[in-house]
Amino acid sequence: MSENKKKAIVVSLNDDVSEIVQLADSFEYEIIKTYIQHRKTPDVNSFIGPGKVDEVKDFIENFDSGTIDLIIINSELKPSQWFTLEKKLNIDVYDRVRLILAIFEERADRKEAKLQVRLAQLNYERPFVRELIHRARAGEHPGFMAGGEYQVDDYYEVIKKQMKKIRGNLKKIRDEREVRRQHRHISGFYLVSLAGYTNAGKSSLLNLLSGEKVKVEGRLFSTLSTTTRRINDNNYPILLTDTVGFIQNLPAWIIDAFHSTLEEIEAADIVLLVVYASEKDETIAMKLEISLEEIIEMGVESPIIIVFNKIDLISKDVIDTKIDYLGNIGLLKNREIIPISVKNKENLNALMECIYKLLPNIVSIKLKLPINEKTQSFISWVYKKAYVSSISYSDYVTICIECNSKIKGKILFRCKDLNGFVI
Ligand SMILES: Nc1nc2c(ncn2[C@@H]2O[C@H](COP(=O)(O)OP(=O)(O)OP(=O)(O)O)[C@@H](O)[C@H]2O)c(=O)[nH]1
Ligand SMILES: [Mg+2]
Repeated sequence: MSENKKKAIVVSLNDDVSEIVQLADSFEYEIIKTYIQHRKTPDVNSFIGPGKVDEVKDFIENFDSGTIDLIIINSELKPSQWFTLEKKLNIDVYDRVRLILAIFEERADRKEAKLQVRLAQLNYERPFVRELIHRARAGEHPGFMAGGEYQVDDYYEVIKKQMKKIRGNLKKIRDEREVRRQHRHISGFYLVSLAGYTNAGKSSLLNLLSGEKVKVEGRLFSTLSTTTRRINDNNYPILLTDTVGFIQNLPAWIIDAFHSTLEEIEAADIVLLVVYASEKDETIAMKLEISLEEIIEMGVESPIIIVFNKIDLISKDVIDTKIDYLGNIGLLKNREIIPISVKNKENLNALMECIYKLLPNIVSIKLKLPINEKTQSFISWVYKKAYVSSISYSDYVTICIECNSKIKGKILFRCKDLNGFVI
């Protein structure tokens, strides 16, 4: 048991506590004990039955290796249940959503992510504040969230005003991003977005393909902001965007709060759905299904490539069996699935080939241009904006270009300006 880590108890109504334990770990808490109470529905007053509450209280009071700092409930609490539990146990109680928001708060690094997290937190707190107003009127004097005296009526109004202000600020940031995105699109860039569960390896893949250094961690929710970088390979100009990882059972309002990072998925020409390949078949299937649902719900019509990452952790036979399993249960449809390992840089060419194959609106142009300085600078520009499939020099330069149809007009205009012609 580590001396410095804060300590928590997990309380769950189902046996599968692996995710909540991972979340607690990502929040730097050590789980001292897990209580599982099998019951069909949560107790209306205290989530777990009163006898179990006493048992937990007893454990906290008699714990002699430091103090227990937090109770984590592996589910969503109603405000009244939260209130009863905190009052009876006299300790902070977080449900799953509050824990996730606390992790988000800790990780939010940029202005937009901070605003998004704050918006989600205020949204989360609202019904709890309503409960406190109710309790205060009934003559009880609860502390609010972090404790202390309060004026809940006023606070409720403050929350509403703050939320409005944050929404306004977020809209401004989003509008600016939309302008930038449009600009990239009309400059001939293709947009490819990374999507998938937290910890699947999205940021690692972005780093590898672009030479970037986005934070990569074994903990959940390392990425809360989008990062867009160009893929480094002298081929079609592709901008790759990292996004926030999915997790199941998130209330819709949290997903909405992070809408802007997901907008990058909506706008993408291709979505790379990254999957953690070495997990159990059922876990992979569940995560893949949820991710596909989320993406399709956003209205994405672009192709989705399933990137089966971390294959270094399993054998070739196991990879094949897993892919067959996903196909047999109908999750792949006609989608491409490419096994890769970011760690060992394995099979990345196959992934890139698959991306190139699926890029939309590609046109080929063959030009003949006089050799001079202006043509040289045009050629350098073309290399940045398109894929040059061949180039040869004689009395003229002959260049074959494959590009997004959006910049064909611009290329032809510059060709004419150079006294060149299309062949
Ligand atoms: N063994 C192995 N580990 C990998 C591979 N790719 C990524 N990882 C590890 O997986 C962990 C998560 O990687 P990230 O790139 O941060 O995952 P992410 O999808 O961006 O996660 P979030 O930002 O939380 O959504 C890190 O510890 C990586 O080093 C791989 O191909 N093989
Ligand atoms: Mg990441």
